[in-house]
Amino acid sequence: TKIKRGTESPYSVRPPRKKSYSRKHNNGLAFQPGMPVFIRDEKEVWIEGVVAVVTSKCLNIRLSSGKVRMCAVSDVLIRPQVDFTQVNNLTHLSPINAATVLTCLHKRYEQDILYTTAGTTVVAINPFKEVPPLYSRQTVYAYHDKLKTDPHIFVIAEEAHTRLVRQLGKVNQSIIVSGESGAGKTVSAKHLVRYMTIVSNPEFIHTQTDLNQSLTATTIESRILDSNPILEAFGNAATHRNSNSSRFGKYIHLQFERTGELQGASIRTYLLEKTRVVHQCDGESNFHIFYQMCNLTGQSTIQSGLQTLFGRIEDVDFKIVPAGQDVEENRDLQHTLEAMADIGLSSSKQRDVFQILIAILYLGNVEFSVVQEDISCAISDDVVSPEGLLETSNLLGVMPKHLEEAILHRKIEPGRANSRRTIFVKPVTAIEARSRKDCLAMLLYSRLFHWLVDFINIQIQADHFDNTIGLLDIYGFELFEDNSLEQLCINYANEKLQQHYVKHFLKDLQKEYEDEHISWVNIRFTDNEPCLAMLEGTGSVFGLLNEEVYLNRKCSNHILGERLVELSKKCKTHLKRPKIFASQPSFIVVHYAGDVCYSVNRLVTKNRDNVPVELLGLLQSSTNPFIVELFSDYQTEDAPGRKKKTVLSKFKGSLDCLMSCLNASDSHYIRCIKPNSSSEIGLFDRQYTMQQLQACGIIESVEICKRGYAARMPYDEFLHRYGILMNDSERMKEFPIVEEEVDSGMDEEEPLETICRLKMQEVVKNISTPKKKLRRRTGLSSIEHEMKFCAAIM
Ligand code: AOV
Ligand code: MG
Repeated sequence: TKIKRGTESPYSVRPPRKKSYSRKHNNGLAFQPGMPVFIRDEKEVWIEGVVAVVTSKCLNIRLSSGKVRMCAVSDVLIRPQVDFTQVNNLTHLSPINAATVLTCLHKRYEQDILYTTAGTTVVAINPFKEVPPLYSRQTVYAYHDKLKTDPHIFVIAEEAHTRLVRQLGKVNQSIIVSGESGAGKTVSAKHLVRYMTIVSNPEFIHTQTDLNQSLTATTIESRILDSNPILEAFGNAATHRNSNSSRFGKYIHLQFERTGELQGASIRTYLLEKTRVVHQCDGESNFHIFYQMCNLTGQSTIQSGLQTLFGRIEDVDFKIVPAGQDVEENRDLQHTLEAMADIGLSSSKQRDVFQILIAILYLGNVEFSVVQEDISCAISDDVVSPEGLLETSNLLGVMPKHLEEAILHRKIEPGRANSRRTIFVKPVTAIEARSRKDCLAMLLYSRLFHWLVDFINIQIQADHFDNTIGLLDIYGFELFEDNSLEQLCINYANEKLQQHYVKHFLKDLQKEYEDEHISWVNIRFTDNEPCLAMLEGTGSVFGLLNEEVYLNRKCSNHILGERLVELSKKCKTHLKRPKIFASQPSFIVVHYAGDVCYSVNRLVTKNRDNVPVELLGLLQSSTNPFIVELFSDYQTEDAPGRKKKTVLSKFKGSLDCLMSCLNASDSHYIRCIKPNSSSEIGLFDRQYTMQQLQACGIIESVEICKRGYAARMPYDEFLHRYGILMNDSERMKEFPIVEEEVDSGMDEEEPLETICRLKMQEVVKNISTPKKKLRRRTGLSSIEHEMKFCAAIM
């Protein structure tokens, strides 16, 4: 093994143990006047003060405003006298508690230091503004060459890339970017992909590039980067929490050769929020692409075929694109079109795509009027654009009367009485017709989205690759006024990721210490496993929801509501009934990140996600070849003899698959934090931030990392590197097993390393790896200060 300088992760060296204030110290009334402290505060969570007077019962604390506040001892914590802005790793804090962690992040944020390491995780706080040169190419080089090691998402990227190239650990790597909506996951993921494309560029790897000169991006790199604007245009929308919110989950697998060269990528998406196409909450928007199309003014460079197509929507108001709800910066159609062209989407295919989008726009304008109350309806012409039906059918390549019939009538097949197959046609009510129309729009949009993802994958996938780095950017935890199946799925996905985190960084770590007989006091943390069991296990919420779909009974909402109440009696801690009486049945799930009240209304319908056969038949009979291509292998879930797969069961299946993928790789976490709910620049809402820190278990994981051993190196690797620092007796005590000689394998060019090598060989003579390749850390503690020294000289 060749040992090169700076091979370990810059954040893997354990900090020296500082004198820490023990809990006893704090509770034992060891406060002295003049002592700096934090006091609990309703608004600011913890605020700074200085002890003024100590009495037997309480403390008088002078705040920075000059005011004096009387506090109970339990509401006071000792405040360490450190420059918090200089604390790069939260494990260096002493003591580690909510007050020190929060204050540290806050003070750093005020200095535009967005990243702080928390053990092995990077905490990233969204600045809501550009902080140059945080992501410049020079910064990428600096992190790649380990010239810069202060906390950054690039440290994680570099660590993952290094482990992949050096074939360390499980070799395949994954980076999980988590955080609530608007916390900065997508932006971080984009920078991570860019980092990987730069450091794995063949020109960069194989030639001595001038760092000031830009690299020639390979086709595959540009295509991977181009996939982003396309997916964002089709899959992102402005919500109350984020003006560019991802309405689908995304896992991108970057595919590498053993040399570290990027060969390609593949993208897996999760549950596009397709209901947004037809319905948006007040003040929210449809997907960006619709606004890009409807705000075309001044964009003259668009190719003529598309110009004609877009001419069809000029000066028309579309109901599904509420005016004034879009966001200026997400309107750039030109950018989307360029990305489409670069990725290899031909002009005619682009026209096909936009033709469907325009059909969806017109379909949204179709309205219905009641003909016979609760029995039948007709397409009304008393609307904003009466040409809705005509335009839609035209664009979809079907006859207007067929489209009308497919929406307004349902076929009923009562069985084979008298061995004859009789099919009845039953009119639908206006409410049903509206939902059939919406279903058609959602079906078209989601098929189009998935077709685009498949197309992108064909264009970027490598023929051959050795290993992968996976990057997960999945929608953040959501809590709205009205939460439905979409939020249940999103929050369930976040719950799953939290479970992964808890398992890897909290549970497994503590178990490892126990297994290796390292003296250890377990740190309590919140385990979300019971909540997940209540959601997805046997007799769970998902079970009940799916059962209602299979049973297909009337009044399912009320029955489901009652069954959930029954379940809540069994799982009191994680499933609750709303305290305030709600007109519609609803239930509260106590998620790790907060309580969410879901309304039962439409849960079953959404979970069933039924596509009427008439609509599918209509699309399959289209004269538009692209539509036929989209739906040729699409099977309606209604087909006889097939067991329905519900939305929840499909989603659970895809998440299980994701989890096995994550478990089979070394995972790295980036925890994005949103410093305020209104996306304001420079505002650090301490309470809002604290909730997120608490919810994701950051403080516990920092404490575990601090108490445990952050440097984790296999025994033989450790010996190679640090054997030189041990004297004979120490060595014999720590590593008594003698088996084979170890070659130090140091670089010989540099004199310092030559000396090290000679000394090392002398010291490690007769020392080798133990029989079990156990990571022994018992030895590390006694010579940890020397390790630091050694790391410094190497
Ligand atoms: P999200 O992905 O976590 O939310 P985004 O990555 O879309 O959140 O970030 C939201 C907004 O915050 C972006 O549009 C930027 O304006 C800003 N922002 C985020 N990170 C940075 C950064 N590093 N530097 C500057 N601005 C930033 V969601 O997708 O809603 O869960 O579903
Ligand atoms: Mg996002």
